Amino acid sequence: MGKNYTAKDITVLEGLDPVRKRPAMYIGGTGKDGLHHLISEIVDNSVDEAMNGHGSSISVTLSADRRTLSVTDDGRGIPVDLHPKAKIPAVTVILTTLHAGGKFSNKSYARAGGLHGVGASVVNALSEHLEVEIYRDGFTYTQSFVRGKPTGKLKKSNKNKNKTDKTGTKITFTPDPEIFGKRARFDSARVYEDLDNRSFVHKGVRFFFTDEGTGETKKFLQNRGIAALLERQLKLQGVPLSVPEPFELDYEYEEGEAGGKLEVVLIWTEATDERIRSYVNGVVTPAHGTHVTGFRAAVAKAIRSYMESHKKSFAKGLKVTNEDMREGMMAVVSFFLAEPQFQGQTKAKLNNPDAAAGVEGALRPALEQWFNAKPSIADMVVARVELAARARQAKRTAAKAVRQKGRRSRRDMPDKLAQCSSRTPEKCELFIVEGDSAGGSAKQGRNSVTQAVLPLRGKVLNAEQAPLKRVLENRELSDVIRALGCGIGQECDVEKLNYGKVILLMDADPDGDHITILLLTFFYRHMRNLILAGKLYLARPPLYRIQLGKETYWAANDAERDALLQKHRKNRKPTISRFKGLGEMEARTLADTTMKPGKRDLRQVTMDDHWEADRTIRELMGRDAEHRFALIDQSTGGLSIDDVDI
Ligand code: 28G
Repeated sequence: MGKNYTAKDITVLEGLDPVRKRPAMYIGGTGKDGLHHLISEIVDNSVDEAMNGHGSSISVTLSADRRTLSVTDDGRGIPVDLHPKAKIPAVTVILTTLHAGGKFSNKSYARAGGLHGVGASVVNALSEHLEVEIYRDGFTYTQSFVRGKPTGKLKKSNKNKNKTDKTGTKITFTPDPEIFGKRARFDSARVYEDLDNRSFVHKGVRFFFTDEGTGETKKFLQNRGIAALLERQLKLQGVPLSVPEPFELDYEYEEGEAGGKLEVVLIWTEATDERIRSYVNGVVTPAHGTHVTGFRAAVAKAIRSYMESHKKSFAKGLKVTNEDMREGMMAVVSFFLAEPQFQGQTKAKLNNPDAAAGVEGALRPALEQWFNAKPSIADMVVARVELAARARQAKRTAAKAVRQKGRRSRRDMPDKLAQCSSRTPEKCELFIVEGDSAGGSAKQGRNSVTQAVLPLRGKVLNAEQAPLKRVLENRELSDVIRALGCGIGQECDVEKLNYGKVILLMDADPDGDHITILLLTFFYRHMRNLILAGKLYLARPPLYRIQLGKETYWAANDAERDALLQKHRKNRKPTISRFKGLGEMEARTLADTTMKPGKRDLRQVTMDDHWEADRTIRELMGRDAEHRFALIDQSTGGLSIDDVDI
């Protein structure tokens, strides 16, 4: 195989009907993620080809209407020789059959990840149109498809015409609106991010992105790979370093081992949590998985083993956990393996059990060696770990004090809290409302059995980087903590939460947005478990009431208002009123539009990518107000606001 590959190596042939019948089985879903997954499948193939040493630039072009995407590489070009049994060209087989991959024995393929061309047929099946162009042996070959079916034979250019030395593959496709919906469009920013990301994991490969909407082309090339990514992230977050230089590993596994290749960069900073960006086969794994488990184990064991061999120990009586070892650690882990398995369908979490031992086995000895070669750095790490353990102990004492007060004893609840009568936490909701007048409307409009209301009066502290002690001193935040009853920081226990949902209800204006962001920052820094458990929501009160004859409509922002007016253009002249604040709204209106399950528009706050979320919060809490509204209106960077139907 390898260079002498011919069409006969492709063995398993199966049509594409299953893909169209159950697209989610192949691409995780047919929403935005699924749509963008198509791009990955195609780009992966170009990357595989480049990682095998064929070609070094990959160009992606997004059409102005954002429905069509094309990818071009300068590899060898997909083979076009005839399949001995099927008597059709290899490229046609690759694009029209499922699992059409050669057998897996070549080491370089294992290293690069995916099987050449395997995902291409899935993309073809789910595309309204797809065209492939192959430059090979001085000819240009083309073939077109509609929903996975060829519209004609593979065409070979005239020998004299188009004669060219260049080799490579170009695939242009338009996802099928029947599958992804009429309004499905690629997101330029997302393509940009993806290529930017990939340029770090595939160092030396040149990626180009052209957005025909703006006419701009951007080049991504990182010769230093993930080391450059770590550097960029450090600069962006501006945290001081705890050690002078990062550890770097570039490891190639032997044939038959658990992986193909492992790259790690790692440094300790003065930040108070751990930030890992992980990849599998060049694609970000926001929920990490077994490769990161192995990575974490390797770090903890390497530190302990260094200490043991140098007869060092932590202060007497100090309990040091593995988390302490990783406090302030910032790392990038890029792992390549032959057949990655993921947990769930969209959650990018690696599940291969062997990966943990594979990563640990490669990383641990290398890290130990580094510590031994640079004992002054190793000692700084040990000191950093010890500091983390001490801080955690102090925090725990402070947090315990708060928790003992909390816990659903009615007496210790904040005075301003209007409690609900139900004692079943899962059924109860807490509305955190801005200001007394809004609080009044919410109290009146609520269902007092299941809905509690906590109005905030004073200023909410900006919890970004504020020590726990100051957070506890802030009246508004300490009221929130007491009402929730689940503790704070490392002691935060979602099981003890007094409510099934915690809902932030703020005015639909910049001040309201600002308080929302302050509260999100607080929850992110001090009650992250609440976000991870999916307990935190944003309510979306209307900003406009639009009266059209007997009908009343509500709009949460200008865009929604305009869309509604557009839709009812032909009807009578509308009467539009704008609410200045929630307090101005009648209790019944507030209840009907914003509080009643079934009628309201709740958004769940989710966090899929710690690394990104951290940056988002940092940006939000900076000077630039624009970012804030971007987060509230849509979702950006790791921490996001998802539509939910509740
Ligand atoms: C532009 C968009 C996406 C690709 C190649 C090159 C070869 C290839 C692709 O072979 C069959 C199965 C596994 C090896 C391989 C060409 C060997 C010799 C190729 C792409 C054979 C497919 N000559 N370039 N597939 N493999 N680019 N870009 O899809 O064993 S796919």
